Amino acid sequence: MDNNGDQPVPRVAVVVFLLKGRSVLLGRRRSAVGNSTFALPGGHLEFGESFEECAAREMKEETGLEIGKAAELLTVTNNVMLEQPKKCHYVTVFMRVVVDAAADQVPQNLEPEKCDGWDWYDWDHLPHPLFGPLHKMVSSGFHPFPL
Ligand code: 8DG
Ligand code: MG
Repeated sequence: MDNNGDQPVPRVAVVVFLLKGRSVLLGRRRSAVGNSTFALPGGHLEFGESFEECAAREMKEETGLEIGKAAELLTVTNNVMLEQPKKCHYVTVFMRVVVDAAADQVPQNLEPEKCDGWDWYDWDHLPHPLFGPLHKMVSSGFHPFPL
């Protein structure tokens, strides 16, 4: 495996737009990166993982929800965050999963040390502040909904 020693390197993150009707699942972060901002579930791509596997693992670990292989790739953004208490650079892979609005999918806050809790937010009334990488997308006019 490549190892860059002590040099800072970009990392890959996989995050998920979990959509129910016009709502998206967000949680307020407790972290040295984007603390107190609203963000998607997700985390670091592990060695050997596919994007879909990472999305499913992170969803399960953070919310308890099972998405199987349903995640589809939406887009990728480059996020250099040198202003954060913990400087970082992420290539962020955004996935989408549409859940059945009728199904009772209740997310649990399984990592309360990292998140204040998960909730559904109407896309037209998103909470503030959004986490930087998400804010950048939303303000550019991006939306995650199927046409
Ligand atoms: P892990 O060690 O359990 O894999 O990771 P984690 O503790 O869940 O990491 P994370 O901070 O939730 O996600 C990793 C990085 O992904 C985060 O520091 C920056 C990047 N990232 C974005 N946008 C988003 C987003 O909307 N949500 C999350 N969770 N991470 C995001 O660029
Ligand atoms: Mg996370």
